[in-house]
Amino acid sequence: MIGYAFMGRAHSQAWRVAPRFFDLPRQPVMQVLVGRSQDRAQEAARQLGWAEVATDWRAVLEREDIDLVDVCTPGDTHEEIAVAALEAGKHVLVEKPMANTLAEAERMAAAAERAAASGVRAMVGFTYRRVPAVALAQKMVAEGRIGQVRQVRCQYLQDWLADEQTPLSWRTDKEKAGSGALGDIGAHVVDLTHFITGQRVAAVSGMLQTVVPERPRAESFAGLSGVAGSERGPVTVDDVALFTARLESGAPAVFEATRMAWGRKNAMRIEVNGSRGSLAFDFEEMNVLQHYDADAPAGEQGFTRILVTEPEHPYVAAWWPPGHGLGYEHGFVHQAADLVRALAAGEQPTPSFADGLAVQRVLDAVERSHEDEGRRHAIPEHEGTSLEGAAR
Ligand code: SOE
Repeated sequence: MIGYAFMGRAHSQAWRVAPRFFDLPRQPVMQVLVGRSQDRAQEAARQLGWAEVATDWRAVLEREDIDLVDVCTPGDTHEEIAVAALEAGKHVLVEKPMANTLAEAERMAAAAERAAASGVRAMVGFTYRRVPAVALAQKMVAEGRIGQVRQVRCQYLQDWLADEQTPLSWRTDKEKAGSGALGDIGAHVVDLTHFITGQRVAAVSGMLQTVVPERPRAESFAGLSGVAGSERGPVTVDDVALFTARLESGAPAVFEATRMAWGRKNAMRIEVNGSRGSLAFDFEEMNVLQHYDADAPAGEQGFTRILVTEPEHPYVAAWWPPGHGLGYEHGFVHQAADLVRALAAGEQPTPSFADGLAVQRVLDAVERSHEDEGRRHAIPEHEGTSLEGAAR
């Protein structure tokens, strides 16, 4: 594993726990943790459960005893590491968003396709697909439980940058992060739309805004945030990303991603309206899926609150008795378990780099649309297709 901050900790927890709760065909061995500083990596490895540390990831790629490389670094290093790892014959798991630019994502997807020919696999860490309530929503849409998808409504609301004194970090730096709310959290809801509806976003009209253009530089860091120093510097990414979209079927969708929504901590919400009902999910109540069945008897209709903690629900049987609930970290555990199973079966894990590229195309189109005063921009493969009215 490369990197050991927020995502590295979440992934380490997943690698430790997955084989203890899931009956896996292979046992992951947490062999090498790679970081820039030997001392800090050593301390992290001790705490997170890695056997040894290294500071040169390229040297680690040459080792025979390494099968899988887990990339938990900021986006500006994803392409270089992932492509080198795939070329060295190592399976790759890379954090989201897959890359900082569309060109990088295209090269990564091409490298993954070449590697797949010799059984080497690549996966992107859109972990929210593996929240049981989200996996249940996907299943219910696929089974036709809400009929034909007519409309999608997504929000991803956080507030950790709402305070103007929150210092700069790599997440506010375009060079490191690629974009702000758009790629960091907007990417998640784009992927969830693709996953739950089974349809890709085909065209967008977008608007990006940096609400707080300057912030204190950080003196030191603690978790996601840092301690403000006296110097100030520019924010080079968006704080807010808003876009409307059409799915492949022509169905309209609306997206809002922001880190400025005071009081909303991790409100990742998706609502899908179909011809026979609706589904709604909010990560702040992550064990619940709301379902409205338009075929229920008149007078008895209303949203049903499904507590997604029954053994019949996706992933839940491996955990606790009904009603005992899962948390943020379980998506990562499910991701690790599914990845090990796919590798053992010689199958492509999902989301693949092709799925990651599909999300990146949407992010890129939103940026292009924003620079073009919000005009509609199509995703290249849907260029020239008439989408209006297709979903009627
Ligand atoms: C910070 O905005 C962040 O940690 C994202 O980077 C994650 O992808 C998201 O899951 C939670 O918020």
